[in-house]
Amino acid sequence: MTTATPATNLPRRRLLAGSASALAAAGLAGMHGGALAQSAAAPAATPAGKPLPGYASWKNADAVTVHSATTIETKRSAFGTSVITPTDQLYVRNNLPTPPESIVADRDAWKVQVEGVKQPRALSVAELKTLGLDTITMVLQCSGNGRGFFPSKPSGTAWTVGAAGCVVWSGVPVRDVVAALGGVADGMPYMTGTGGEVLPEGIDPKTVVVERSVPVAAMQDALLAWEMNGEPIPLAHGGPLRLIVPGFTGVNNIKYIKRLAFTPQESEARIMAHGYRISPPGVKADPSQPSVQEMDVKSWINSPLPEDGTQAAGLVQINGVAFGGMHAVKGVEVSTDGGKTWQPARLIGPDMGKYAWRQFVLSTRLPKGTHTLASRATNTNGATQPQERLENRSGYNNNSWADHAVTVTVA
Ligand SMILES: Nc1nc2c(c(=O)[nH]1)N[C@H]1C(S)=C(S)[C@@H](COP(=O)(O)O)O[C@H]1N2
Ligand SMILES: [Mo]
Repeated sequence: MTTATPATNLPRRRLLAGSASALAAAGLAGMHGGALAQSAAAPAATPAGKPLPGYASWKNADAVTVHSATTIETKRSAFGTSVITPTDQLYVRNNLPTPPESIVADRDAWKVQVEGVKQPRALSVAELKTLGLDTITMVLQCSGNGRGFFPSKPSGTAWTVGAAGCVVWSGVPVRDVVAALGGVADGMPYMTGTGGEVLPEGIDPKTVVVERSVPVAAMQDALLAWEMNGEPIPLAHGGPLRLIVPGFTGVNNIKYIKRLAFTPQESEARIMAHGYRISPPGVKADPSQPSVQEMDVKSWINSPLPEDGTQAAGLVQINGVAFGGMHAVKGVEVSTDGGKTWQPARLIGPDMGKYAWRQFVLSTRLPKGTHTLASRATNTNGATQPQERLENRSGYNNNSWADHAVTVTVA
């Protein structure tokens, strides 16, 4: 399904020693150098941009844009038409320095503490593998994907479309783990996952820990996953064990998960209480504002693109990807006149379930001139991509079709 071979690349990379310059390049030397030093390898250079950080040095440098050592974006032109995003092209977003490679040395030994169930205890990955198995294809998308289109230039990475990918995950269904531990304890409306990063000392853990709560109902489709796209999950993507919550934005998919708890309240971590809130422009985030959680219906065109250069007049296959958030994609329309008129596109390729993205194509003729191409998806729940983004302080949830339109020149 993918040609990516990160798992086989990693051991070679592990031999490379970290260096002060790699840390400096990562911009994290002062903050958390110890953990990063263990994972830093000789950086590979991207054609024009920042070097790939050591923990992700095996990424395909031609297919990504490195914004920083903790933010790497897939190029719009690199998504291809094979549905699945190859692991070496998938975006990376880390809120903290990556844990050391040593945590993936003995993957089966990694433990997750399960709490808020009738019989709470720690389970190793080896034990989890005996409890159940399922495979799910899911769009992983950062809440801030599309932030780069906000004219207000919110702080944070100016992602365009590439903080997203469609990934196959395998692991044990959370509901199977819960059943093995006697069921969820009474009065626990939330499922809370905690990341396994070692936190910097001398700081209140709540201010930095990656800990997120989702409604307990999300457990039904959730996995504790150890494999992605046919390989053990690389450290960069949360190996040895990652919580997968289909339909929910990237941040809820906790990497290197060390604790899974059913809780009476949402986490009080800053990333939950203040981060990822839809705050009106100019208003500070607070827990009373809506949390960015479930994804919305969205699509975008991946070909042709302005960066492909001038197109030859005549037949063209306008294609891209569409996903429905919590519901399957029902259909996609494409416009070649900036949204004045729309034509139904054809869904192509395998349907990998409601949480995956679908590919679409419109086969049409483009005459000489300048054409603004747009796509607009509708899901099976009747939601259609809006023309305009919902303005918000931090640039979350941009699914505006107008923002994702591309203008190409045909000669
Ligand atoms: N433990 C942990 N989990 C995490 C994060 C993190 O920093 N630490 N970042 C989150 C965010 S904001 C996103 S968008 C996704 C990114 O997943 P990826 O790096 O595998 O693409 O992971 C989420 N899970
Ligand atoms: Mo994110």
